[in-house]
Amino acid sequence: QCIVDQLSLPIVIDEHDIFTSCSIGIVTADVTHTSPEDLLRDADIAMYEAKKQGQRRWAFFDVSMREAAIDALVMQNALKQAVVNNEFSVVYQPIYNIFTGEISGAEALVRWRHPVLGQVSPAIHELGRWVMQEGCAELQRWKAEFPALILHLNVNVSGVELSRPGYASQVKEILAQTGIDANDLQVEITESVFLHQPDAIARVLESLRELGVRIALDDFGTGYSALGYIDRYPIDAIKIDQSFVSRMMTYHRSEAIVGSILSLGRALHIDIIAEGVETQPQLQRLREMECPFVQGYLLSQPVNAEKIVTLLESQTPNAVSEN
Ligand code: G
Ligand code: MN
Repeated sequence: QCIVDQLSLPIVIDEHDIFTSCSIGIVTADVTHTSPEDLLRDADIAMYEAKKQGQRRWAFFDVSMREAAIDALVMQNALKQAVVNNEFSVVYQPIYNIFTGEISGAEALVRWRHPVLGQVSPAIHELGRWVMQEGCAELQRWKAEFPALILHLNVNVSGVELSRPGYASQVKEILAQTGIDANDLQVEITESVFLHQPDAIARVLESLRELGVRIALDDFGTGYSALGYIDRYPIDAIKIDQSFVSRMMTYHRSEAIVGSILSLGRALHIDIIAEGVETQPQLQRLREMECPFVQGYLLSQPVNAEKIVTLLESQTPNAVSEN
């Protein structure tokens, strides 16, 4: 703590106060360390743990940190391998307009065809870029084939992706490459993206919106101080978390929460999408509550791009229809 405090004091250079800070990783030597490099490696791991907790911290190494680092390494290698082997694919889950029963868009979801590791989260930025590119190219094909339909694409984006320098220009590039209208792209973020560097994140969201890209809050209601985010940040849509939808027929409280999110949406002119609709009674109730958009296994599983084309061709009102 003394070292951290000392290094936090400004250093005067040419009459300017230069502020620095440091993070410290501490390790005690034991039998697992057979060389100085072993010690430095573990101290390094602990230092990154300290950094994760914020600036000007120190952390003691413990074995679980090494395991996490090894896990991350194994995952990284598996990912690289997966990219080489073309193990990733994008599936699309249709989002329905509850009033017309028609598909209003789709959420792009990445799938990893790996026998052991299964699914992968969108926290990996190269993958995120690829999914958006793939999805926009697909949306362009759907639009060409069905010019009369109004369709949009939802893509999940993590905080890690948003904070990478140049994220907005990357999106702009993808839009230009694929010929997609920015208004037809909706980026799904969760409230957790605001936890670290909220101001920087807000700026990225602003520049995305300047492009015309829409922002949706995903898994809404499960996170932190939700209303503050809606108040302060530019949000175009809210996705009601599936946990509320699955409980709403059993618990009045859950239904009341769904109801208030819907009123909020109406008051603020924010689109509301109910996720995880699995039963006919849920759908019926959501229709009565005038929830404008729905998504879930009852209506359609995530499917491949060709299946979306088939669905658009028939545009059967299927489960959403009034009868
Ligand atoms: O966090 P996000 O809302 O992006 O998660 C979407 C995930 O939810 C996808 O992996 C999708 O397969 C899954 N999903 C979609 N519809 C349903 C549903 O009706 N029930 C459940 N349990 N999961 C769903
Ligand atoms: Mn999502």
